[in-house]
Amino acid sequence: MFEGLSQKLEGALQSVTGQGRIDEVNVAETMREIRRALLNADVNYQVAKEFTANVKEAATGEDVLTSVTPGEQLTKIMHDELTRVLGGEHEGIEMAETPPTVILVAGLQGSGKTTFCAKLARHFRKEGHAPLLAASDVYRPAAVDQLKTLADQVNAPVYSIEDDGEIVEDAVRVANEAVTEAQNTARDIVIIDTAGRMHIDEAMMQEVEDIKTTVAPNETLFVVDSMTGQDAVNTAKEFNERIDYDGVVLSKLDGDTRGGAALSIRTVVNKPIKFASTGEKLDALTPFYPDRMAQRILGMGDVVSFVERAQEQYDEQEAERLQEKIRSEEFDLQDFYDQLQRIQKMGSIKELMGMIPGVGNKISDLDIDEEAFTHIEAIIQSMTPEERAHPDILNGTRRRRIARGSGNEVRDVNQLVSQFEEMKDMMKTMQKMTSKGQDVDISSLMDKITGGGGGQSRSPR
Ligand SMILES: Nc1nc2c(ncn2[C@@H]2O[C@H](COP(=O)(O)OP(=O)(O)O)[C@@H](O)[C@H]2O)c(=O)[nH]1
Ligand SMILES: [Mg+2]
Repeated sequence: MFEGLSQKLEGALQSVTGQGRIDEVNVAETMREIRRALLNADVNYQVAKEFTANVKEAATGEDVLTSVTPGEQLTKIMHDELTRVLGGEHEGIEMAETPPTVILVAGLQGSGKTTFCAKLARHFRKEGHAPLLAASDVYRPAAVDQLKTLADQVNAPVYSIEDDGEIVEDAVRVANEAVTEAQNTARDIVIIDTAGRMHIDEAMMQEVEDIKTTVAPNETLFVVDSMTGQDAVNTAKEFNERIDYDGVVLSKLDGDTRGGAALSIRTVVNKPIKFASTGEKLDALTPFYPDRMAQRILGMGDVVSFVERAQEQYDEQEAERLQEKIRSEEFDLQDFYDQLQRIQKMGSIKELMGMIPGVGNKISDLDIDEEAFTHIEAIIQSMTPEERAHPDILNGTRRRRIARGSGNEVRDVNQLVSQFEEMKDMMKTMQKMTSKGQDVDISSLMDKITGGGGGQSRSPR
């Protein structure tokens, strides 16, 4: 699975592995290789472009962790971006509050629908459910037989309508009656197998739509053959526009798929991939986990967790360093500025606050105006290193110079300096309180930092 892509991505990452650091030159070269690898794997052009742009941005903005190599760090960044492209969080099937849970399965002919229905029945049986299969592919007798044969192997009953041995060609009726049958026989899941055509056509779409309207399924799943690359993506798009399904099943991921469909579908149709089918055998079905798939593609699971650990360590060291500074009253404007920079990279002031021992998750529900910080940053930027380290030397002349340099008024500089002093005091007090196990009032500290009212926003001027 994805062997070609895996090899090429590894190759691209190799080129930064020997280098001491990630810089613009080697990142640009690596990004070109990565983009080429993705396009080669038949990934949608737009998706590939966005992917490399995101990786590049993350790579150049990242703190350099001394304990890992640039190659390792870039692997982690790639992993995170692959995970995002594949859908981020795993999404499963939501069960109906009142059984049965009805699952409608649609897709082109040969995509793997019937096989998937049987696999899904097996999957649910293993979880202790009692699924019923509905044979709504009524146009070929062989289709009903195929479903029955597969269902036998997984010990699940099939609902079909025959009249004198002849199959009744009414897909909607089969689906509808199957739901009633499930209610009468205490089956808690109904899986509806439908007919497909070689190509998208009106009659097929209409039929699926009719079934959907009549039985109102809890889930409509779209099965797509991963080996068909960008065609799969186009079909997925057309089906989605017509029947607005809830999730995608990637079938035949075991074949020599280049990976293009898997990596493009989520972005193009914005529906989660819920299962991957990886073989003709009925146990070859796996719930789809974007992060696991990303690790498989990169073939570097160890590296990913290694870098994660290094990152945590780095954060811990930073936190310790910061705490020590607060304790020894060495926390100066430069530290404050560095923290603001860090926050911007991490995207949240909450991270900084979370570093103060004992504060942790207390701030998770605080609404913070991050805009106010740009303003503060500009002022600190206009200070000399000496002024940052010793705010007490900030006399009138210096304050006027800083105000001019940062495009602010002297009173803004004054305000920042006094807020900073107050904040320092509060941080110390809070540290003392938390070390005694007392509760602290975070929102008043936030006031000290931003000069605003609690977590409310203060509009930047
Ligand atoms: N290698 C492989 N073959 C599959 C997979 N799923 C289905 N098939 C095969 O693809 C063919 C079509 O599958 P079927 O379930 O009948 O597709 P349907 O027409 O959509 O119902 C059959 O030969 C299946 O054995 C899979 O995940 N991997
Ligand atoms: Mg079929």
